[in-house]
Amino acid sequence: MSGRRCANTAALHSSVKETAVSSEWREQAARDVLPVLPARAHDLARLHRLVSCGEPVVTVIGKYNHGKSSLLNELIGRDTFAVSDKRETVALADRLHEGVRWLDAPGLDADVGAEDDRHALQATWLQSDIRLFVHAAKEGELDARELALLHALREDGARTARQTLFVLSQVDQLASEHEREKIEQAVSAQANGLALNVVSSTRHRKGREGGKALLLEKSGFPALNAALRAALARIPQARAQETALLFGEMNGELRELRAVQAQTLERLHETREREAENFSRGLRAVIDKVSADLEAMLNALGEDHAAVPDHAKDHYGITAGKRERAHIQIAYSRACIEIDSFLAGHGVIGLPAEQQTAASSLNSVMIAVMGVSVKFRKDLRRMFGEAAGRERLHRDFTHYFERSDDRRAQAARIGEIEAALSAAEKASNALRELETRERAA
Ligand SMILES: Nc1nc2c(ncn2[C@@H]2O[C@H](COP(=O)(O)OP(=O)(O)O)[C@@H](O)[C@H]2O)c(=O)[nH]1
Ligand SMILES: [Mg+2]
Repeated sequence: MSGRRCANTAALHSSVKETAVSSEWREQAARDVLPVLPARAHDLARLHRLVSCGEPVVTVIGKYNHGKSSLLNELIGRDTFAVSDKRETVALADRLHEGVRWLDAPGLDADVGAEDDRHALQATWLQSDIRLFVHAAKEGELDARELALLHALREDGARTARQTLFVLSQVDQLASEHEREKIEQAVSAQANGLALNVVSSTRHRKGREGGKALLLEKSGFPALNAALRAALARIPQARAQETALLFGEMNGELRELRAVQAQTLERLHETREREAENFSRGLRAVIDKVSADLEAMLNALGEDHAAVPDHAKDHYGITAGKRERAHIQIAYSRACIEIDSFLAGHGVIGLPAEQQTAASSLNSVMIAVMGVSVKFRKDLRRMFGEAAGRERLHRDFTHYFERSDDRRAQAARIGEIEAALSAAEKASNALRELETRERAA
């Protein structure tokens, strides 16, 4: 894990730019991965920070007026960040000092507008390698919001190896040694094993300006600086661990996603094929049955009287020709009803939209395939008696089956999943490419 060149440059970054993975690959990964794993937007953004090998980032986090800006100024030894009793830091303030990027985030408070919180959270979660969690001693115990934040920071630390240092600030404001001990004890219990760095920025300032070694020592800054240096030295290792973790998690998620998609796709294809087979087999059976029924009926009819003309005097009477035509009509209707009910059972109901006409009574698959008028035995024989006729019926009905709403919806669903699968594959490739390049960097 420590084979990464950018990670090995440790706290003092001299050749950051040359060792970072080029932005082209990072952008490619963002383009391909983000649409597939939208919930990983933050992790991906963080990963981009990691593979771009920027300077180590230290940020303060805590409620406003707890001395965060003063603390940073003392750590840097310069009045870089605005100190005030009023809410001062509204945006992220950022300063590069001795190879480390120091971030002053706005205070986190229950009454603070969303914008401030967003800046603070961005600094904390997206940019920082080390978080200085600042709490003013005079405030006593941590409130619920601070506790929740500290808890979240430590959970994140366990996951990503990012470090949090606890700073108990402004201790000079406590009335007595006794009070300090009491508060330290209470806060220590809340910090649950996290070491307290007890400091006073005011003392440090005075000691620095007056050259007073004792005051400097009592300010707590020498110890805090030592802890900070140790934490900075651990950054390369922490970054490597976090990088591997994020790649691992995202790769795993994509792998799972692709497996599920591939499985769904296979199931859909199977269903689609099975349904087509069932339709084809059923249709053939229904056509064969109807054909056999018609054949039997036609054979039982005897002489064909269809050619016998009707005269005016036959207008109200039954003639052989009329009887013949009635037989053919009824036989044909029966055949149609049987086929139609089979088709309806397979979702083949109306004509596809692009084939519909203004006369809605004609928008039926039966009419499209069979035609409107069947008058003679030869019509029925051509359609049902001859193999070629039956083949045509099978082919034409199958054509409408494939264009039915259900069938099309199924095809569309398959198309969607295929697209999703290929997007997931693309995302995997982009991530793999980024990881390969990151390892090589
Ligand atoms: N007595 C004392 N006051 C401090 C200390 N640190 C900061 N302050 C004061 O507390 C107020 C808020 O400090 P600031 O650094 O702006 O806090 P922030 O809002 O957390 O950034 C200012 O008036 C500072 O002068 C300290 O260590 N001791
Ligand atoms: Mg501030």
